[in-house]
Amino acid sequence: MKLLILNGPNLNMLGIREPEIYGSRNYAALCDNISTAAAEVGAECEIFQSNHEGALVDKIQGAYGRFDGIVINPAAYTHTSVAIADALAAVAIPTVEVHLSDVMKRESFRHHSFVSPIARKTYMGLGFEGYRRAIRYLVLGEE
Ligand code: CA2
Repeated sequence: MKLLILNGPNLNMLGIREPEIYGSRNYAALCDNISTAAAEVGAECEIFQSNHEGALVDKIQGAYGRFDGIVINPAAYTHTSVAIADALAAVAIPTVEVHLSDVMKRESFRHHSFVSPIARKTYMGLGFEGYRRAIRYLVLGEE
């Protein structure tokens, strides 16, 4: 099984500021965690981060016919991007949405997600563990 892991804007800044919200580990540590979680279940994974909405849309479109599942933390684009939601709907690849923080316990502008309606599942507030749960859900169907 081939999984595409997508991370949106500023996630490459993890560990640099706001450790009380996002933890103190950096983006490289997140990627290590994701790779380990995928290896644990025998899945191949490609990890891609971008600060650009169009680059994320291009990557989603390019996944068509090449990947069996997508794990996406669209970061701030969660709350703004119809384009990312449309691309995910267009490719119709099983998708799980992940947020490090519990967005429902934060500012009201973070409460709405354009991606949630097309996602099979959303994990939030679990930190890095959310990605592992998303991978296990896609590969094993584990809740
Ligand atoms: O909780 C999440 O994973 C978010 O998707 C993270 C986004 C935020 O806009 C979403 O509402 C929730 C932010 C990405 C990382 O932002 C940083 C800010 C400062 C320092 C490091 C990362």
